[in-house]
Amino acid sequence: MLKNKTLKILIIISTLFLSAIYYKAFIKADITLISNVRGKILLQVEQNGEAWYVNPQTDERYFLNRPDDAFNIMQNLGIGITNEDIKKIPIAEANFAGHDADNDGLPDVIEDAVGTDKKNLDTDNDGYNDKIEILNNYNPNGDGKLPIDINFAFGQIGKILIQAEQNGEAWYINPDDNKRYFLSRPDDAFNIMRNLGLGITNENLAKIPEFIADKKLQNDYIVKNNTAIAPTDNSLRKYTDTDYYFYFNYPKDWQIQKPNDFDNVIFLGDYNKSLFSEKKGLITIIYIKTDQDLELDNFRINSKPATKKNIEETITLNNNSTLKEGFEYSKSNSFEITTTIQKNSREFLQIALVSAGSENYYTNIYNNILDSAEFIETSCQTCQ
Ligand SMILES: [Ca+2]
Ligand SMILES: [Ca+2]
Ligand SMILES: [Ca+2]
Repeated sequence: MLKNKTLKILIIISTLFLSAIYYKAFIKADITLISNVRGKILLQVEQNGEAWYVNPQTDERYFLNRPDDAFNIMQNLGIGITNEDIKKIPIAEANFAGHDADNDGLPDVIEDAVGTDKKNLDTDNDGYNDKIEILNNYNPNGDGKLPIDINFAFGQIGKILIQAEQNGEAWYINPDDNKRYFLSRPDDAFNIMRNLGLGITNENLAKIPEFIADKKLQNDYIVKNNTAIAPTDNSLRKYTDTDYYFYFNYPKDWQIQKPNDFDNVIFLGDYNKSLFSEKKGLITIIYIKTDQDLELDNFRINSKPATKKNIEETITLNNNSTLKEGFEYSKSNSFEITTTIQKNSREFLQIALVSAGSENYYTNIYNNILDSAEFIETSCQTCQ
């Protein structure tokens, strides 16, 4: 009896721990948190000041460990912008370091980027030097003012913009002042980004999904190596897990990923949508193998903080017993459903949906994934 109780507690802890993997990326507080840190550089003040960049397009955070990371982020996440559009964003004064041939306060690389003469401190010969004109929003190349457009600049905050028509110069648009910061060489880019960093606690950082750098854990690799168009319906992909012997079908426009640390965990989501602003759904599939015999009831979660239980059922799916539980977050429109499918007394597949979106839309997709989930006999590894 006592042993049974201990076992149950252990299982609940492990289930909660696993659910924390997807949970941390999806709780109500995050929606506000993410919108506050979107496009910013975050410094882990409780660690050693490790820096992260939150990509405003995916709401994922990227590790900024070394100058090379900043350079890779610039290369991979930088978005091309025309010379005409970049002029609409004011230049920040903070990054005017580097060789300055004409000694007008603007380094040569910035003069190349803005099109002034790096060997003439007053390019348009109007009595005001190039730097003074730029910092006061005047055109250093001729008459009048720069075409600063604050609304346009606001639409670019947090992005890294690349001057494709120039020499590929990169600028970071700081969300704190809507100004552009020149990212010259990798070292400069790294220092500038770090200097603009905002402190964040480990707890809050954990609520922002981390970008998965390992290609083998990313969608394209998994789709190529583990999926095929479903034979029954060409709007679906069939995923086959060759390590843990199960398969399921999912919508082919969804993305599939694995986390860095758990190869028994799969994330499925409509990643084309922004996680929070467009309320995408996230489905987590976890293969669980225990070293003791268990029953489905060991996986039962009777209550969760700040939720109301609205689903509890046991049914048979594809000849396997399942336990399905659903919770509604009482203070928000988000909800979650967890279904545990039993293969045998030691192997289980847990499929969970978390969403802030339309309940019917996501629950239909979820139920279809559940219906298609089946175990493969390990003695028959090649027959899929
Ligand atoms: Ca100069
Ligand atoms: Ca000049
Ligand atoms: Ca001038």
